[in-house]
Amino acid sequence: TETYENILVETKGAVGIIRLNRPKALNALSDGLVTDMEKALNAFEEDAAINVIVVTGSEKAFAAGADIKEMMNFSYMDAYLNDFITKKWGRLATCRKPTIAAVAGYALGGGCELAMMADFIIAADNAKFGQPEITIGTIPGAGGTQRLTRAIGKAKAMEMCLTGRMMDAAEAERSGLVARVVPLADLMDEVMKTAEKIASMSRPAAMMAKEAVNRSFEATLTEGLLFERRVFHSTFALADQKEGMAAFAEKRPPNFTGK
Ligand code: CO8
Repeated sequence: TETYENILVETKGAVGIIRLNRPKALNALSDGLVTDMEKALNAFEEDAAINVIVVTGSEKAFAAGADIKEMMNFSYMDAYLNDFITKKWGRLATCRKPTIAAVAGYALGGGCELAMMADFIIAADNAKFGQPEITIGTIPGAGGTQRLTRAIGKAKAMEMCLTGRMMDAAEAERSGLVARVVPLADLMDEVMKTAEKIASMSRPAAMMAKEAVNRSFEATLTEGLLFERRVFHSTFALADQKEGMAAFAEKRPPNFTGK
């Protein structure tokens, strides 16, 4: 795998891992970092040996937000014309392979928004989520007012976006922001177990399941159910569906080929 300046990339079996790595700035999401991340995500998406992508940070910080020092003197036109805000940032949200954010420590501002772009978040018990943009005179710009509201509802999202207060891991789990909270020491083991479990499934079936769940955020119930039914029908074209159901009937583990 390629080496990058601001992230560490490794693969374990069919799982690709991206570790944000700017320890001196608590993994603040500089242009360099999001550029590296976009490249690494593209590479994993194209790599036929990778089924699942994990994004993580350090024990102290998943990411403490966009790089404030880098953007503090932006003009409106810098912000508007600089495509790092929309294109590179959003890459995690457009991955077709399943993605997991493994969050320890701070996930603030753009860091919280990045975590929410993953399919789901597994948090360490020291995780802290927040949208503190209001405290520096701006507002969330990469999903904090939208994905957070869909995840935890209006009351809590409003309170967080208006006060900038942080939410701890227990509250994040209670509120539906994270799938699961685990002890910090076990975070990567637990995330890898979950990632490997998903990676052992039929890759196209996993991609279709993800696509259908994501559809629910864009469509009415009737349209969403129709989309789901059509995709469900299409799974009968998969060799993996034949294999999975035959394996069940024959009382043996399935051997999925990703076709
Ligand atoms: N940007 C740049 N540098 C940062 C950032 C950041 N977001 N966060 C921390 N750092 C740097 C600090 O400046 C410090 O550097 P130095 O040692 O050179 O002074 C170093 O990281 C360590 O930080 P602290 O000394 O502050 O560490 P503490 O443990 O005392 O505090 C906190 C940790 C509470 C996380 C604190 O660092 C903090 O409040 N950080 C800023 C959090 C924040 O406001 N984030 C929101 C940023 S705005 C945003 O994300 C908008 C997203 C819009 C997305 C669209 C694209 C632009």
